[in-house]
Amino acid sequence: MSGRTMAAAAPDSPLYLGFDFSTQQLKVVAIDGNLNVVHQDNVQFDSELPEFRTQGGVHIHTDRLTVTSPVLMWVKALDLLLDKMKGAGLDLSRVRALSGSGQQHGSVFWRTGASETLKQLHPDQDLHQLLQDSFSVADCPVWMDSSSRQQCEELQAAAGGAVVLAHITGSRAYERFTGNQIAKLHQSRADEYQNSERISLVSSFAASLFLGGYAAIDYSDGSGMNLLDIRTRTWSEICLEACAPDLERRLGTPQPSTSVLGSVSSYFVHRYGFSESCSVVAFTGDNPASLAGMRLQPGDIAVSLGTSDTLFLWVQQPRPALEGHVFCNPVEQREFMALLCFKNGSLTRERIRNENTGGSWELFSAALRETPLGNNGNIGFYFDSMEITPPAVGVHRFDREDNRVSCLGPGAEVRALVEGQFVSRRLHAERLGYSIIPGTRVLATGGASCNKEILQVLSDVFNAPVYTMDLSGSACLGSAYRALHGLVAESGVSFFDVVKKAPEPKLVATPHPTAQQVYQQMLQRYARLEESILQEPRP
Ligand code: XUL
Repeated sequence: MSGRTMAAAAPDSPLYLGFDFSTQQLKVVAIDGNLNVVHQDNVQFDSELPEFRTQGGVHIHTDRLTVTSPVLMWVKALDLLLDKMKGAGLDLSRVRALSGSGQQHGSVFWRTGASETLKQLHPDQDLHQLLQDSFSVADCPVWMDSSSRQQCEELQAAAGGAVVLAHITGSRAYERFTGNQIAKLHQSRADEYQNSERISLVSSFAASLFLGGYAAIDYSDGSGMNLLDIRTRTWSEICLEACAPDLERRLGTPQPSTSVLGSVSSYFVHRYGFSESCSVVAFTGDNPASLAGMRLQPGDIAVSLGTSDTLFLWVQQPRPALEGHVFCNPVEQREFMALLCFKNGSLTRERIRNENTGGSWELFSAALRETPLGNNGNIGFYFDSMEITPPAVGVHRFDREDNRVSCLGPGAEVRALVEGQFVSRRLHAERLGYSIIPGTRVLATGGASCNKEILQVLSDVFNAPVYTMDLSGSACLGSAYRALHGLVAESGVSFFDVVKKAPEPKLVATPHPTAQQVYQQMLQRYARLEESILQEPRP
Protein backbone atom coordinates (compact mmCIF):
# COMPACT_ATOMS: atom_id res chain seq x y z
CA MET A 1 0.00 0.00 0.00
CA SER A 2 1.34 3.43 -0.75
CA GLY A 3 1.23 6.22 1.78
CA ARG A 4 -2.01 7.93 2.50
CA THR A 5 -2.22 11.48 3.71
CA MET A 6 -5.62 12.46 5.07
CA ALA A 7 -4.57 15.75 6.54
CA ALA A 8 -6.90 18.61 6.97
CA ALA A 9 -5.00 19.92 10.00
CA ALA A 10 -3.19 23.27 9.96
CA PRO A 11 -0.10 22.89 7.76
CA ASP A 12 2.33 23.66 10.55
CA SER A 13 0.56 21.99 13.49
CA PRO A 14 2.62 19.48 15.49
CA LEU A 15 2.63 15.81 14.56
CA TYR A 16 3.38 12.63 16.51
CA LEU A 17 4.61 9.44 14.88
CA GLY A 18 4.05 5.83 15.88
CA PHE A 19 6.04 3.07 14.19
CA ASP A 20 5.36 -0.64 14.42
CA PHE A 21 8.11 -3.13 13.57
CA SER A 22 5.89 -6.18 13.33
CA THR A 23 6.61 -9.63 11.95
CA GLN A 24 5.47 -9.07 8.37
CA GLN A 25 5.74 -5.34 7.88
CA LEU A 26 6.90 -1.99 9.18
CA LYS A 27 4.10 0.50 9.63
CA VAL A 28 3.82 4.14 10.58
CA VAL A 29 0.97 6.40 11.54
CA ALA A 30 1.11 10.17 12.04
CA ILE A 31 -1.44 11.90 14.26
CA ASP A 32 -2.01 15.57 15.02
CA GLY A 33 -2.57 17.07 18.47
CA ASN A 34 -6.30 16.28 18.21
CA LEU A 35 -5.45 12.60 17.70
CA ASN A 36 -6.60 12.64 14.08
CA VAL A 37 -4.69 10.26 11.85
CA VAL A 38 -3.11 12.41 9.14
CA HIS A 39 -0.83 9.90 7.44
CA GLN A 40 -0.23 6.15 7.26
CA ASP A 41 2.32 4.12 5.40
CA ASN A 42 3.95 0.71 5.46
CA VAL A 43 6.64 -1.51 3.99
CA GLN A 44 5.84 -5.19 3.44
CA PHE A 45 8.96 -7.26 4.00
CA ASP A 46 8.29 -10.20 1.64
CA SER A 47 7.15 -8.20 -1.37
CA GLU A 48 9.03 -4.91 -1.02
CA LEU A 49 12.34 -6.34 0.18
CA PRO A 50 12.40 -9.64 -1.77
CA GLU A 51 16.21 -9.82 -1.61
CA PHE A 52 15.89 -11.06 1.99
CA ARG A 53 13.77 -14.01 0.83
CA THR A 54 11.48 -14.07 3.85
CA GLN A 55 8.08 -15.68 4.04
CA GLY A 56 5.78 -13.77 6.33
CA GLY A 57 8.84 -11.74 7.34
CA VAL A 58 10.77 -14.72 8.69
CA HIS A 59 13.00 -17.65 7.81
CA ILE A 60 11.88 -20.98 9.23
CA HIS A 61 14.99 -23.13 9.52
CA THR A 62 15.17 -26.83 8.62
CA ASP A 63 14.73 -27.95 12.25
CA ARG A 64 11.29 -26.20 12.11
CA LEU A 65 12.00 -24.81 15.58
CA THR A 66 14.43 -22.03 14.75
CA VAL A 67 12.75 -18.95 13.30
CA THR A 68 14.72 -15.80 12.51
CA SER A 69 14.52 -12.51 10.61
CA PRO A 70 17.44 -10.66 9.02
CA VAL A 71 18.22 -7.56 11.08
CA LEU A 72 19.30 -5.63 7.98
CA MET A 73 15.85 -6.18 6.49
CA TRP A 74 14.36 -4.18 9.35
CA VAL A 75 16.99 -1.46 8.84
CA LYS A 76 16.35 -1.30 5.10
CA ALA A 77 12.60 -1.19 5.70
CA LEU A 78 13.09 1.95 7.79
CA ASP A 79 15.12 3.58 4.98
CA LEU A 80 12.34 2.75 2.56
CA LEU A 81 9.53 3.91 4.85
CA LEU A 82 11.16 7.26 5.60
CA ASP A 83 11.80 7.80 1.87
CA LYS A 84 8.12 7.08 1.20
CA MET A 85 7.00 9.51 3.91
CA LYS A 86 9.21 12.25 2.58
CA GLY A 87 8.12 11.43 -0.97
CA ALA A 88 4.46 11.73 0.07
CA GLY A 89 5.18 15.31 1.11
CA LEU A 90 4.83 14.82 4.85
CA ASP A 91 6.65 17.69 6.54
CA LEU A 92 8.75 15.82 9.08
CA SER A 93 9.92 19.06 10.73
CA ARG A 94 6.45 19.16 12.32
CA VAL A 95 7.07 15.95 14.26
CA ARG A 96 7.38 16.80 17.96
CA ALA A 97 7.82 13.26 19.19
CA LEU A 98 7.96 9.73 17.91
CA SER A 99 7.68 6.33 19.49
CA GLY A 100 7.11 2.82 18.30
CA SER A 101 6.63 -0.82 18.97
CA GLY A 102 8.21 -4.06 17.92
CA GLN A 103 7.16 -7.67 17.84
CA GLN A 104 7.83 -8.89 21.36
CA HIS A 105 10.74 -11.12 22.43
CA GLY A 106 12.91 -10.82 19.26
CA SER A 107 16.53 -9.87 19.92
CA VAL A 108 19.19 -7.84 18.11
CA PHE A 109 22.90 -8.28 18.82
CA TRP A 110 25.06 -5.22 18.18
CA ARG A 111 28.70 -5.90 17.33
CA THR A 112 31.43 -4.32 19.45
CA GLY A 113 32.04 -0.84 18.06
CA ALA A 114 28.49 -0.36 16.75
CA SER A 115 27.74 2.42 19.24
CA GLU A 116 30.49 4.51 17.63
CA THR A 117 29.00 3.88 14.18
CA LEU A 118 25.54 4.88 15.44
CA LYS A 119 26.90 8.20 16.69
CA GLN A 120 28.36 9.17 13.33
CA LEU A 121 25.76 8.25 10.75
CA HIS A 122 26.47 10.19 7.57
CA PRO A 123 23.28 11.65 6.08
CA ASP A 124 24.37 10.98 2.49
CA GLN A 125 24.08 7.24 2.92
CA ASP A 126 21.17 5.06 3.91
CA LEU A 127 21.07 3.28 7.26
CA HIS A 128 21.29 -0.09 5.61
CA GLN A 129 24.70 0.78 4.09
CA LEU A 130 25.97 2.50 7.22
CA LEU A 131 25.05 -0.32 9.60
CA GLN A 132 26.06 -3.29 7.44
CA ASP A 133 28.79 -4.39 9.82
CA SER A 134 27.15 -3.36 13.06
CA PHE A 135 25.50 -6.63 14.03
CA SER A 136 27.22 -9.70 15.44
CA VAL A 137 24.21 -11.89 14.60
CA ALA A 138 22.70 -11.38 11.15
CA ASP A 139 19.58 -13.47 11.74
CA CYS A 140 17.67 -12.47 14.84
CA PRO A 141 15.61 -14.99 16.77
CA VAL A 142 11.96 -13.86 16.75
CA TRP A 143 8.85 -14.69 18.78
CA MET A 144 8.01 -17.68 16.57
CA ASP A 145 11.25 -19.42 17.56
CA SER A 146 10.85 -22.41 19.86
CA SER A 147 14.37 -23.84 19.78
CA SER A 148 15.38 -23.06 23.36
CA ARG A 149 13.58 -25.81 25.31
CA GLN A 150 16.76 -26.88 27.08
CA GLN A 151 17.62 -23.33 28.18
CA CYS A 152 14.08 -22.91 29.54
CA GLU A 153 14.54 -25.96 31.72
CA GLU A 154 17.91 -24.70 32.92
CA LEU A 155 16.49 -21.29 33.78
CA GLN A 156 13.57 -22.76 35.70
CA ALA A 157 15.90 -25.07 37.61
CA ALA A 158 18.18 -22.13 38.50
CA ALA A 159 15.25 -20.00 39.67
CA GLY A 160 13.80 -22.73 41.88
CA GLY A 161 11.04 -23.91 39.58
CA ALA A 162 8.51 -22.60 37.06
CA VAL A 163 6.27 -21.08 39.73
CA VAL A 164 9.12 -19.08 41.27
CA LEU A 165 10.27 -17.89 37.86
CA ALA A 166 6.70 -16.81 37.01
CA HIS A 167 6.47 -14.99 40.31
CA ILE A 168 9.67 -13.02 39.58
CA THR A 169 9.39 -12.37 35.85
CA GLY A 170 5.62 -12.62 35.23
CA SER A 171 5.88 -15.79 33.13
CA ARG A 172 7.27 -19.31 33.45
CA ALA A 173 10.09 -20.00 30.99
CA TYR A 174 8.99 -19.74 27.37
CA GLU A 175 11.20 -20.66 24.41
CA ARG A 176 10.55 -17.39 22.64
CA PHE A 177 11.38 -15.24 25.68
CA THR A 178 14.64 -13.39 25.11
CA GLY A 179 16.66 -14.60 28.11
CA ASN A 180 16.39 -18.18 26.89
CA GLN A 181 17.34 -17.14 23.37
CA ILE A 182 20.38 -15.29 24.68
CA ALA A 183 21.38 -18.35 26.73
CA LYS A 184 21.11 -20.50 23.61
CA LEU A 185 23.30 -18.10 21.62
CA HIS A 186 25.90 -18.03 24.38
CA GLN A 187 25.97 -21.83 24.58
CA SER A 188 25.99 -22.55 20.87
CA ARG A 189 27.88 -19.57 19.39
CA ALA A 190 29.98 -18.16 22.22
CA ASP A 191 32.08 -15.95 19.90
CA GLU A 192 29.05 -14.12 18.60
CA TYR A 193 27.86 -13.52 22.14
CA GLN A 194 31.31 -12.27 23.20
CA ASN A 195 31.39 -9.96 20.18
CA SER A 196 28.10 -8.34 21.14
CA GLU A 197 28.52 -5.12 23.10
CA ARG A 198 24.78 -4.63 23.41
CA ILE A 199 21.63 -6.71 23.13
CA SER A 200 18.36 -4.98 22.20
CA LEU A 201 14.79 -6.10 21.82
CA VAL A 202 13.25 -5.32 18.41
CA SER A 203 11.60 -2.31 20.06
CA SER A 204 14.73 -0.85 21.66
CA PHE A 205 16.76 -1.65 18.53
CA ALA A 206 14.36 0.48 16.49
CA ALA A 207 14.53 3.31 19.03
CA SER A 208 18.34 3.10 18.88
CA LEU A 209 18.27 3.79 15.14
CA PHE A 210 16.38 7.04 15.74
CA LEU A 211 18.50 8.06 18.72
CA GLY A 212 21.87 7.35 17.14
CA GLY A 213 22.83 5.51 20.32
CA TYR A 214 21.63 2.60 22.38
CA ALA A 215 18.06 2.96 23.63
CA ALA A 216 17.00 1.50 26.95
CA ILE A 217 14.71 -1.51 27.06
CA ASP A 218 11.39 -0.33 28.53
CA TYR A 219 9.79 -2.07 31.51
CA SER A 220 6.83 -3.38 29.58
CA ASP A 221 8.61 -5.08 26.66
CA GLY A 222 11.41 -6.02 29.08
CA SER A 223 8.81 -8.15 30.88
CA GLY A 224 8.83 -10.55 27.90
CA MET A 225 12.38 -11.74 28.50
CA ASN A 226 12.19 -13.98 31.61
CA LEU A 227 14.88 -11.63 32.97
CA LEU A 228 13.12 -8.64 34.51
CA ASP A 229 11.72 -8.65 38.03
CA ILE A 230 8.33 -7.14 37.20
CA ARG A 231 7.83 -5.75 40.72
CA THR A 232 11.22 -4.09 41.32
CA ARG A 233 11.58 -3.33 37.60
CA THR A 234 15.25 -4.28 37.71
CA TRP A 235 17.02 -7.23 36.12
CA SER A 236 16.80 -10.35 38.27
CA GLU A 237 20.33 -11.40 39.33
CA ILE A 238 19.33 -15.06 39.40
CA CYS A 239 17.96 -14.96 35.88
CA LEU A 240 20.85 -12.93 34.46
CA GLU A 241 23.37 -15.36 35.88
CA ALA A 242 21.47 -18.41 34.70
CA CYS A 243 21.33 -17.12 31.11
CA ALA A 244 24.79 -15.80 30.22
CA PRO A 245 27.87 -14.18 31.76
CA ASP A 246 28.25 -10.43 31.83
CA LEU A 247 24.71 -9.95 30.61
CA GLU A 248 23.67 -6.88 32.62
CA ARG A 249 26.25 -4.69 30.88
CA ARG A 250 24.97 -5.88 27.52
CA LEU A 251 21.32 -5.10 28.33
CA GLY A 252 21.70 -1.63 29.83
CA THR A 253 19.37 -0.27 32.52
CA PRO A 254 15.64 -0.72 31.88
CA GLN A 255 13.56 2.48 31.82
CA PRO A 256 9.89 3.41 32.28
CA SER A 257 7.91 2.93 29.08
CA THR A 258 6.86 6.59 29.14
CA SER A 259 10.45 7.97 29.19
CA VAL A 260 11.78 10.46 26.70
CA LEU A 261 15.08 8.82 25.76
CA GLY A 262 16.50 11.82 23.91
CA SER A 263 16.11 13.61 20.57
CA VAL A 264 16.46 12.19 17.07
CA SER A 265 20.04 12.02 15.88
CA SER A 266 21.38 14.61 13.45
CA TYR A 267 21.18 11.97 10.70
CA PHE A 268 17.37 12.33 10.66
CA VAL A 269 17.58 16.10 10.85
CA HIS A 270 19.84 16.36 7.82
CA ARG A 271 18.52 13.53 5.71
CA TYR A 272 14.79 13.78 6.35
CA GLY A 273 14.24 17.26 7.77
CA PHE A 274 13.21 16.26 11.31
CA SER A 275 13.49 19.00 13.90
CA GLU A 276 16.51 18.78 16.23
CA SER A 277 14.13 18.86 19.15
CA CYS A 278 11.97 15.90 18.02
CA SER A 279 11.81 13.60 21.06
CA VAL A 280 12.20 9.85 20.95
CA VAL A 281 9.90 8.23 23.52
CA ALA A 282 10.82 4.69 24.63
CA PHE A 283 9.61 2.06 22.18
CA THR A 284 7.76 -0.96 23.60
CA GLY A 285 6.32 -4.35 22.58
CA ASP A 286 3.46 -4.59 20.12
CA ASN A 287 1.04 -6.02 22.67
CA PRO A 288 1.70 -3.29 25.25
CA ALA A 289 1.42 -0.71 22.46
CA SER A 290 -1.94 -2.22 21.45
CA LEU A 291 -3.16 -1.82 25.01
CA ALA A 292 -2.32 1.88 24.66
CA GLY A 293 -3.95 2.04 21.21
CA MET A 294 -7.16 0.55 22.60
CA ARG A 295 -6.96 2.95 25.56
CA LEU A 296 -7.60 0.12 27.98
CA GLN A 297 -8.39 1.37 31.48
CA PRO A 298 -8.20 -0.25 34.92
CA GLY A 299 -10.65 -3.17 35.01
CA ASP A 300 -11.06 -3.31 31.21
CA ILE A 301 -10.56 -6.42 29.19
CA ALA A 302 -9.85 -6.66 25.48
CA VAL A 303 -10.78 -9.84 23.68
CA SER A 304 -9.45 -10.49 20.21
CA LEU A 305 -11.56 -13.22 18.62
CA GLY A 306 -9.45 -14.67 15.84
CA THR A 307 -7.85 -17.95 14.81
CA SER A 308 -6.64 -17.96 18.35
CA ASP A 309 -8.37 -15.82 20.98
CA THR A 310 -6.12 -13.37 22.80
CA LEU A 311 -7.01 -11.50 25.95
CA PHE A 312 -5.39 -8.28 27.11
CA LEU A 313 -6.12 -7.26 30.66
CA TRP A 314 -5.38 -4.28 32.81
CA VAL A 315 -4.31 -5.84 36.10
CA GLN A 316 -3.75 -4.05 39.42
CA GLN A 317 -2.76 -6.92 41.70
CA PRO A 318 -1.05 -9.49 39.49
CA ARG A 319 -0.74 -13.14 40.43
CA PRO A 320 1.61 -14.56 37.81
CA ALA A 321 0.71 -18.16 37.03
CA LEU A 322 1.96 -21.05 34.97
CA GLU A 323 -0.32 -19.94 32.17
CA GLY A 324 -0.30 -16.51 30.57
CA HIS A 325 2.00 -13.55 30.98
CA VAL A 326 2.10 -10.57 33.29
CA PHE A 327 3.93 -7.52 31.96
CA CYS A 328 4.59 -4.11 33.47
CA ASN A 329 1.91 -1.75 32.22
CA PRO A 330 3.09 0.46 29.35
CA VAL A 331 1.05 3.56 30.21
CA GLU A 332 0.87 3.55 34.01
CA GLN A 333 4.18 2.70 35.61
CA ARG A 334 2.93 1.18 38.84
CA GLU A 335 0.37 -1.11 37.25
CA PHE A 336 0.43 -4.28 35.17
CA MET A 337 -1.12 -5.89 32.14
CA ALA A 338 -1.70 -9.53 31.37
CA LEU A 339 -1.80 -11.44 28.14
CA LEU A 340 -3.51 -14.78 27.67
CA CYS A 341 -3.60 -16.83 24.50
CA PHE A 342 -6.19 -19.51 23.70
CA LYS A 343 -5.44 -21.60 20.66
CA ASN A 344 -8.92 -22.98 19.98
CA GLY A 345 -10.80 -19.91 18.79
CA SER A 346 -12.42 -19.30 15.40
CA LEU A 347 -11.59 -22.64 13.81
CA THR A 348 -13.43 -24.45 16.57
CA ARG A 349 -16.39 -22.05 16.33
CA GLU A 350 -16.48 -22.77 12.59
CA ARG A 351 -16.36 -26.53 13.11
CA ILE A 352 -19.27 -26.46 15.55
CA ARG A 353 -21.19 -24.19 13.13
CA ASN A 354 -20.55 -26.62 10.26
CA GLU A 355 -21.60 -29.67 12.24
CA ASN A 356 -24.62 -28.20 14.01
CA THR A 357 -26.07 -25.40 11.93
CA GLY A 358 -25.19 -26.46 8.38
CA GLY A 359 -22.39 -23.92 8.08
CA SER A 360 -24.75 -20.99 8.68
CA TRP A 361 -23.81 -18.17 11.06
CA GLU A 362 -27.47 -17.05 11.04
CA LEU A 363 -28.59 -20.42 12.40
CA PHE A 364 -25.66 -20.42 14.83
CA SER A 365 -26.84 -17.03 16.13
CA ALA A 366 -30.43 -18.25 16.29
CA ALA A 367 -29.28 -21.21 18.39
CA LEU A 368 -27.69 -18.78 20.85
CA ARG A 369 -30.86 -16.68 20.97
CA GLU A 370 -33.11 -19.68 21.53
CA THR A 371 -31.14 -21.40 24.31
CA PRO A 372 -31.18 -20.08 27.90
CA LEU A 373 -28.28 -18.57 29.81
CA GLY A 374 -26.56 -21.46 31.58
CA ASN A 375 -27.64 -23.91 28.84
CA ASN A 376 -29.82 -25.98 31.21
CA GLY A 377 -26.66 -27.13 32.93
CA ASN A 378 -24.98 -28.52 29.79
CA ILE A 379 -21.35 -27.54 29.63
CA GLY A 380 -18.53 -28.30 27.18
CA PHE A 381 -14.78 -28.05 26.57
CA TYR A 382 -13.76 -27.95 22.92
CA PHE A 383 -10.01 -28.29 22.51
CA ASP A 384 -9.74 -29.47 18.90
CA SER A 385 -5.99 -29.00 19.04
CA MET A 386 -3.77 -29.01 22.11
CA GLU A 387 -4.85 -25.91 24.03
CA ILE A 388 -2.34 -23.45 25.52
CA THR A 389 -4.62 -22.29 28.33
CA PRO A 390 -5.08 -24.86 29.89
CA PRO A 391 -2.79 -27.52 28.36
CA ALA A 392 -5.56 -29.99 27.49
CA VAL A 393 -6.89 -31.60 24.33
CA GLY A 394 -10.13 -33.19 23.14
CA VAL A 395 -13.85 -32.47 23.38
CA HIS A 396 -15.48 -33.00 26.78
CA ARG A 397 -19.23 -32.57 27.34
CA PHE A 398 -21.12 -32.82 30.61
CA ASP A 399 -24.83 -32.77 31.49
CA ARG A 400 -26.33 -30.92 34.46
CA GLU A 401 -25.32 -33.77 36.82
CA ASP A 402 -21.70 -33.65 35.65
CA ASN A 403 -22.11 -36.91 33.74
CA ARG A 404 -20.03 -37.14 30.62
CA VAL A 405 -22.16 -37.21 27.47
CA SER A 406 -21.07 -37.84 23.91
CA CYS A 407 -23.38 -35.33 22.25
CA LEU A 408 -25.76 -32.48 22.97
CA GLY A 409 -28.59 -31.30 20.72
CA PRO A 410 -27.45 -28.80 18.04
CA GLY A 411 -28.65 -25.71 19.93
CA ALA A 412 -27.17 -26.86 23.24
CA GLU A 413 -23.90 -27.73 21.51
CA VAL A 414 -23.57 -24.22 20.05
CA ARG A 415 -24.26 -22.59 23.42
CA ALA A 416 -22.00 -25.04 25.28
CA LEU A 417 -19.14 -24.08 22.97
CA VAL A 418 -19.56 -20.30 23.23
CA GLU A 419 -20.28 -20.26 26.97
CA GLY A 420 -17.45 -22.71 27.60
CA GLN A 421 -14.97 -20.57 25.66
CA PHE A 422 -15.89 -17.36 27.46
CA VAL A 423 -16.14 -18.91 30.93
CA SER A 424 -12.65 -20.30 30.34
CA ARG A 425 -11.39 -16.83 29.27
CA ARG A 426 -12.79 -15.32 32.48
CA LEU A 427 -11.55 -18.09 34.75
CA HIS A 428 -7.97 -17.87 33.52
CA ALA A 429 -8.01 -14.07 33.55
CA GLU A 430 -9.10 -14.10 37.19
CA ARG A 431 -6.38 -16.60 38.04
CA LEU A 432 -3.80 -14.06 36.84
CA GLY A 433 -5.16 -11.45 39.22
CA TYR A 434 -7.76 -9.83 36.98
CA SER A 435 -11.01 -8.75 38.58
CA ILE A 436 -14.17 -7.30 37.18
CA ILE A 437 -14.81 -3.93 38.84
CA PRO A 438 -17.67 -1.42 38.52
CA GLY A 439 -17.15 0.25 35.15
CA THR A 440 -15.37 -2.72 33.57
CA ARG A 441 -15.72 -2.72 29.80
CA VAL A 442 -15.12 -5.64 27.48
CA LEU A 443 -13.61 -4.47 24.18
CA ALA A 444 -14.12 -7.05 21.44
CA THR A 445 -12.24 -7.18 18.19
CA GLY A 446 -11.33 -9.67 15.46
CA GLY A 447 -13.41 -11.81 13.08
CA ALA A 448 -16.11 -13.07 15.47
CA SER A 449 -16.69 -9.60 16.92
CA CYS A 450 -19.23 -8.88 14.18
CA ASN A 451 -21.59 -11.55 15.57
CA LYS A 452 -23.99 -9.87 17.99
CA GLU A 453 -25.20 -13.08 19.64
CA ILE A 454 -21.66 -14.25 20.36
CA LEU A 455 -20.98 -10.82 21.90
CA GLN A 456 -24.16 -11.10 23.99
CA VAL A 457 -22.80 -14.30 25.56
CA LEU A 458 -19.47 -12.52 26.13
CA SER A 459 -21.31 -9.69 27.88
CA ASP A 460 -23.32 -12.14 30.03
CA VAL A 461 -20.31 -14.23 31.05
CA PHE A 462 -18.28 -11.16 32.08
CA ASN A 463 -21.37 -9.39 33.40
CA ALA A 464 -20.12 -6.23 31.70
CA PRO A 465 -20.99 -4.17 28.63
CA VAL A 466 -19.26 -5.16 25.40
CA TYR A 467 -17.92 -2.62 22.92
CA THR A 468 -16.38 -3.32 19.53
CA MET A 469 -13.36 -1.70 18.02
CA ASP A 470 -11.01 -2.19 15.12
CA LEU A 471 -7.74 -3.45 16.48
CA SER A 472 -5.79 -3.56 13.24
CA GLY A 473 -3.16 -0.92 13.58
CA SER A 474 -3.72 -0.47 17.31
CA ALA A 475 -0.01 -1.05 18.09
CA CYS A 476 0.93 1.70 15.65
CA LEU A 477 -1.73 4.10 16.85
CA GLY A 478 -0.88 3.30 20.47
CA SER A 479 2.72 4.21 19.69
CA ALA A 480 1.67 7.60 18.33
CA TYR A 481 -0.46 8.18 21.46
CA ARG A 482 2.51 7.18 23.61
CA ALA A 483 4.76 9.62 21.74
CA LEU A 484 2.32 12.41 22.57
CA HIS A 485 1.99 11.30 26.20
CA GLY A 486 5.76 10.90 26.65
CA LEU A 487 6.20 14.65 26.27
CA VAL A 488 4.03 15.39 29.32
CA ALA A 489 4.30 12.18 31.37
CA GLU A 490 7.11 13.55 33.55
CA SER A 491 4.95 16.46 34.65
CA GLY A 492 2.35 14.00 35.94
CA VAL A 493 -0.24 14.16 33.13
CA SER A 494 -1.92 10.77 32.76
CA PHE A 495 -2.13 8.86 29.50
CA PHE A 496 -5.94 9.05 29.67
CA ASP A 497 -5.93 12.83 29.86
CA VAL A 498 -3.90 12.90 26.68
CA VAL A 499 -6.07 10.46 24.70
CA LYS A 500 -9.53 11.50 25.84
CA LYS A 501 -10.34 13.04 22.46
CA ALA A 502 -9.94 9.72 20.62
CA PRO A 503 -13.12 8.19 19.16
CA GLU A 504 -15.14 6.06 21.58
CA PRO A 505 -15.72 2.34 20.89
CA LYS A 506 -19.27 1.25 20.00
CA LEU A 507 -21.56 -0.32 22.63
CA VAL A 508 -23.03 -3.57 21.26
CA ALA A 509 -24.25 -5.65 24.22
CA THR A 510 -25.17 -5.26 27.87
CA PRO A 511 -25.50 -8.14 30.33
CA HIS A 512 -28.79 -9.87 31.07
CA PRO A 513 -30.06 -9.21 34.65
CA THR A 514 -29.61 -12.88 35.63
CA ALA A 515 -26.13 -13.21 34.14
CA GLN A 516 -24.17 -12.57 37.34
CA GLN A 517 -25.91 -15.39 39.20
CA VAL A 518 -25.78 -17.92 36.36
CA TYR A 519 -22.13 -17.48 35.48
CA GLN A 520 -20.77 -17.08 38.99
CA GLN A 521 -21.95 -20.64 39.59
CA MET A 522 -20.81 -21.89 36.22
CA LEU A 523 -17.29 -20.50 36.80
CA GLN A 524 -16.87 -22.66 39.88
CA ARG A 525 -18.25 -25.71 38.18
CA TYR A 526 -16.15 -25.14 35.07
CA ALA A 527 -12.98 -24.84 37.20
CA ARG A 528 -13.78 -28.14 38.92
CA LEU A 529 -14.49 -29.95 35.64
CA GLU A 530 -11.40 -28.48 34.01
CA GLU A 531 -9.31 -29.78 36.88
CA SER A 532 -10.77 -33.26 36.38
CA ILE A 533 -9.97 -33.14 32.64
CA LEU A 534 -6.39 -32.14 33.38
CA GLN A 535 -6.05 -35.13 35.75
CA GLU A 536 -7.10 -37.60 33.06
CA PRO A 537 -4.45 -39.40 31.02
CA ARG A 538 -4.17 -37.78 27.59
CA PRO A 539 -5.71 -39.70 24.69
C1 XUL B 1 3.43 -12.23 22.50
C2 XUL B 1 3.97 -12.73 21.22
C3 XUL B 1 3.42 -12.17 19.96
C4 XUL B 1 4.33 -11.16 19.34
C5 XUL B 1 3.78 -10.87 17.95
O1 XUL B 1 3.94 -12.88 23.60
O2 XUL B 1 4.84 -13.55 21.17
O3 XUL B 1 2.15 -11.61 20.15
O4 XUL B 1 4.44 -10.03 20.14
O5 XUL B 1 4.32 -9.76 17.38
